Amino acid sequence: MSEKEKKGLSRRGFMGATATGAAMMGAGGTRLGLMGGAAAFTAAAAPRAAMADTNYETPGPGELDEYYGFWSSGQTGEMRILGVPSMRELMRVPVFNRCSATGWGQTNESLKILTQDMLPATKDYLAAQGKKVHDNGDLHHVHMSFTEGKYDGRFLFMNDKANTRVARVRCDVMKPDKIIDIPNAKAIHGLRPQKWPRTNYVFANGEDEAPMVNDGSVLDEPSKYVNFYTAVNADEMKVAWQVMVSGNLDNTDCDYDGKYAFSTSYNSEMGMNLAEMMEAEMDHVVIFNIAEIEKAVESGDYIELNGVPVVDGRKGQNKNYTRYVPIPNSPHGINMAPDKIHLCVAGKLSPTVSVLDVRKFDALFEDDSIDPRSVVVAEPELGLGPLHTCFDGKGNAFTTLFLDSQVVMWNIEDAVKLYNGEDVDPILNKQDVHYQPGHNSTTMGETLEADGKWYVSMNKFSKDRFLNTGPLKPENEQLFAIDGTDMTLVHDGPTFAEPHDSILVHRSKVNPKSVWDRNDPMWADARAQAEADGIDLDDWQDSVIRDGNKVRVYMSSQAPQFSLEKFTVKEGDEVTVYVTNLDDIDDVSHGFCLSDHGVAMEVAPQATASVTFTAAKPGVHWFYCQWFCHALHMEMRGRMLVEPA
Ligand code: CUK
Ligand code: CUA
Repeated sequence: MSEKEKKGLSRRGFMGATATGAAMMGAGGTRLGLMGGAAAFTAAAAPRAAMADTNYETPGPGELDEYYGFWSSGQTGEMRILGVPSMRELMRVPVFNRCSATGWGQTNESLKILTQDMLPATKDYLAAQGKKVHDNGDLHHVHMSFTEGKYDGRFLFMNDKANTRVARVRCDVMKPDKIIDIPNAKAIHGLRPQKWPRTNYVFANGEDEAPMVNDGSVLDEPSKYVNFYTAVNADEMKVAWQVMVSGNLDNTDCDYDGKYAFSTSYNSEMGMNLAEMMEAEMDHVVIFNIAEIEKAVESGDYIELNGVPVVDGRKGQNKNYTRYVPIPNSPHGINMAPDKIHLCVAGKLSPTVSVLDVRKFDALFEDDSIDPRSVVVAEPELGLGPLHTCFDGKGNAFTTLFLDSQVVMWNIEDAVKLYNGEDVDPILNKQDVHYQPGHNSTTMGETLEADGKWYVSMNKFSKDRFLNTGPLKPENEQLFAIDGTDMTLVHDGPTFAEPHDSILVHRSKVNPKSVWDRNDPMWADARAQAEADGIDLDDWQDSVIRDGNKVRVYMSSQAPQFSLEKFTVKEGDEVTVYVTNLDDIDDVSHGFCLSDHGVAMEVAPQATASVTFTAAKPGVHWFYCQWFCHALHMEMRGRMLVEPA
């Protein structure tokens, strides 16, 4: 018996570090210099405490995980699906990025989703670059749709900070169906679906301030800049309303009563450089009164800007749309606890998490002479660089400490008692993580079904932890088993940019199809075009239809053959190839890749996919299936013959 087995550790249950006695560090004042943070980067690796006795079994080969993890990928622009607790990466779903494997960003079906809700100004800008779509995105936050405070398994919503977009992914097929440009706002960052009564809205933060009408008539006059909070109608994926605010907006969340949404602002100063942005000791949380804003839209108390009603919720407007609660200092993460009461706001440059009691918000809106700080019911000092908080559903919270490279587990009620003068220490546990954690998540932790079984730490730096990959290092994510107040590290692994944020969803909530429905709306345009060409997409004869210099090529795929072994076009023709995968067996995806033309797409079972290109090179060009499908996969190919003009 190996040493490991003697200790009762599973195959994967390594490095159980239960450093329960982690020292409570003395957090200095509320003004943390950023240089102090840089020094903290050199902190040595965690001292390994005794191995844990608990046996945390994670699924072995062929065994399924209990949870889906939906991961954002930051600057990669895609969504990722992991199995938890194995932490196996299961799928990458391109959303805001261009994908070589699936053809996302190239197929007509994906281009339609990427362009149909684009603002005219975006289209013009892209056209000036000779492009149809952005090739990049910055996907920070993925959240599932809710019904009555619980995940309902319908959709996932996500933001693109890079190009000010919001996307919706269908959970039945795990592909986006809507990607919209958000007008007026700049850089959509924080994003949350409404929790109660259901996700009627998706709330989205604009991070960067800019002139209200940003057409060049106002430039370097920051006093004229504004920022926008956006509510998207989640069913129609159209902007419902926006609120103009003071300060920028960072992260957002909402309550379990359907009354309020709220955002952190790290730049209440509206500063344009680092010194200006960090000037004030206090920044703020903006509270949005959803019913009052809806009334304003109904009664006409708004201006219309780019087709969107914009309500004025800036400081000093003396209306009941917003309230500003001072919070120390450059607050970042804002997380609603599943107790429906406590809202945790991480101080970032302050070592504190400010706990707001949402039951006290009504009073703020009823009487605007009340001190907005009266809604703060706790403000525990937890450590340096608190960024995000998640919950175990048992009254405890976990906050990432970026500068300390730790997670701190703490009890919310004890923090309230401490704030009221009682002699209690709310801190239950501190664990080192490697290194500089940003987001964290717990199983079902942002819902009323928070079950407190697993905790994921998404770490921005891996430094010396893995084989050196050159100047660009992988990032790192770690999984802890939670058992009461114990936390045991059970996975520690590198990832590519960037394990930004995640939600951990019990697998009972999600039930994707294995094979597409033939009548899926994804290829409605292809179906309509086929009908116009006299072809039944579900049962057609192979056809090459000429329409002026446009040529439409219809074929099917069935392992290991395309139905067309060749087709002929003329130099200069605009060619659209439609491939329908007639295989209806799980996992028999085909592809269509046209060599030397930069053309490739995925065609999953029962799907139709299409791609359009110009046949600009006379000669013989092979197309082939680029998803390994059969023993004769290499033979699954054909020729495009291009006659010289
Ligand atoms: S924000 Cu990055 S660590 Cu974009 Cu979710 Cu906090
Ligand atoms: Cu079909 Cu490979």
